[in-house]
Amino acid sequence: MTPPVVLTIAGSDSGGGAGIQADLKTFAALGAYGTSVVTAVTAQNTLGVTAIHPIPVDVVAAQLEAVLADLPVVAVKVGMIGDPAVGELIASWADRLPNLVVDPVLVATSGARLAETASVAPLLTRPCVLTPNRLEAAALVSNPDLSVPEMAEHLAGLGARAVVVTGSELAVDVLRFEGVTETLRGEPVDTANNHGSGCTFSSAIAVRLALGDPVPVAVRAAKRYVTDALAGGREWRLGAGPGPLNHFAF
Ligand code: PXL
Repeated sequence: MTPPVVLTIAGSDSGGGAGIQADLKTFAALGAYGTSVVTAVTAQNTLGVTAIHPIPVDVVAAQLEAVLADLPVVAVKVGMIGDPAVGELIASWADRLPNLVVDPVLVATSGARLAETASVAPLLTRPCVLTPNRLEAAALVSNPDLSVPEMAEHLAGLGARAVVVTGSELAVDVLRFEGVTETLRGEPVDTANNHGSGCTFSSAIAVRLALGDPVPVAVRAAKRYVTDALAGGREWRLGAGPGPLNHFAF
């Protein structure tokens, strides 16, 4: 059977653990056909990021046009946006981006700054599933004193279809959907290999939406998938820093 087509609009991680590379592995593992629009090239490994090259906005637009003109994209994940003009571009295309999932990537796990809040700001008012971690949520609401449920409610009020704030505690996420806030409790995995877990989570949500799941079902399935991928990569020893997940562990 022909798989559903899912698109990632994100940055490349030369180390293979996060960004476009994590997204495409997640798509393949969960049964989607992956397409990609590269917004930035990062030079990095498990220890950190050594260079970032944003792709010019006209080249990002050309990739987007090429994919959408020919392939029946049914879900889209947006990750690292290296340039505010690219954020504007994606927002201007949002009506043609079905089942939009936005992971507002700001800082890598290693601490490297990957994008500015201004780059993702144009997308916050679009009907997307927004998946910030706790620190990104605090930066986007520009009020670190709000509780995690308050941050989720605030962000949902801007126009998102749903908001999932990840990692409010270990393996605990907060989902805001249709005016209701829920706590999602997962199983903590004791591992240092968590590089790319946020990318993997948002990509898995996109695939499940592409397969027809309602948002809360897609979010729970994605959380389960990330847990399995973390558990499956626990014993891996790849690189001297936080290593990648095992996307094909099930
Ligand atoms: O996990 C956030 C992220 C997103 N995109 C790229 C990254 C990272 C983290 O390192 O490198 C390209």
